[in-house]
Amino acid sequence: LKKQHSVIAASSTTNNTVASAHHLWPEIDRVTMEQMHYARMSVEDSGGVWQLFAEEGEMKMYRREEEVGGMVIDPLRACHVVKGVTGHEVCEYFFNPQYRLEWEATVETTTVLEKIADDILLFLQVHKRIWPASQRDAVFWSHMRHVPDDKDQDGPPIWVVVNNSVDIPDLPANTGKCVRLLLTVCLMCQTFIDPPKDGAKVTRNDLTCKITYCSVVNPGGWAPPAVLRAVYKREYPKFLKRFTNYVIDQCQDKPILF
Ligand code: 16C
Repeated sequence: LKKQHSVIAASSTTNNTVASAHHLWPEIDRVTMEQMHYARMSVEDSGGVWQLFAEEGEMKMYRREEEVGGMVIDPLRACHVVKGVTGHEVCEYFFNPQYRLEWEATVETTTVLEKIADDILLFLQVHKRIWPASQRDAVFWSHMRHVPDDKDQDGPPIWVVVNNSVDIPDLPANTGKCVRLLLTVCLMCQTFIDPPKDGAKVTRNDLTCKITYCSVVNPGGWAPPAVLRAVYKREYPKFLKRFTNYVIDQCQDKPILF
C-alpha cells in the first residue's frame, strides 16, 4: 500500500470522440489530471498541514482550516482501506446516479442535465438544508476514469471519479431558494490483489481497495462557521463509512468487476 509518489503521466483516457469534442472536455481533462496528482500526494509529505479530525479502524480523515472572505472552505482529505471490492466497483457506485440516493445522506434530489459521454455526466443536485443556513444546490460535471497499468509499471490500476462545479448559463446561480455551492471532489481507488495459491481463481477475499477522497466545498454564501465545521465533522465520516459499506454489500454476491 506504499506506492504513492509516482507521477501520473496518463492523459485523455476517454476514447469517446463525442466527449473530446465537447466544449467542457479540456477543463474536465485538466482538472481530472490535477486532482489525481493531488490525491496521490501523501499526508506525511505535505509538511504537516493536515490535521486529523476523525479516525475509525482503517479510516482516517484530515482537514485544513481555510477561510475566504469569512467563508469556511476547509479542504478535506480522507484515506480508507476496504476489503472485498475493487476500485472499479467503488467508482462505479460513486459515479452512477442510479445508486446515489441509496448512500448520499446530504442530497434531496439529483438530476442528470446532460450525458456528455458514458463516463461524463453533468448534474444538478439539491442538498438538504442545514438550519439556520439557506438550502444549497450544486451544478457539476462528474467524470470516471481508469488509468491503465502501463503508465505505472509496478503500481496497481487506478480508478478515479472527479466531480467539479461548472457554470451553466441556462441555470444561473442564486435565483431561487437555493444558494449555489462550489465543489471539487476526487475519489481515487487502487486495487491490490493477494495472488491466490496454486493459480486458483481470485475471490473477493483476495481484494483490498485503498481509497483516497479529497474534497473542497465552498458554501457559496455565508454560513455560520461553527455550524458548518460541526456538520462536516459529523457528515464526512458518516458518508465514507456508509458509502463503502453500501458498495461492499452491493458487490458481495456479484461477479468481480476488475
Ligand atoms: O462526495 C460526495 N458526494 C458527491 C455526490 O453527491 C458529490 C457531493 C458533494 C457534496 C458537497 C457538500 C454538500 C453539503 C450540502 C449541505 C449538507 C447538508 C447536510 C445534511 C445533513 C443531513 O461530490 C459525498 C459528500 C459528503 C458530504 C459531507 C458533508 C459536507 C458538508 C460540507 C459543508 C457544506 C456547506 C453547506 C453550507 C450550508
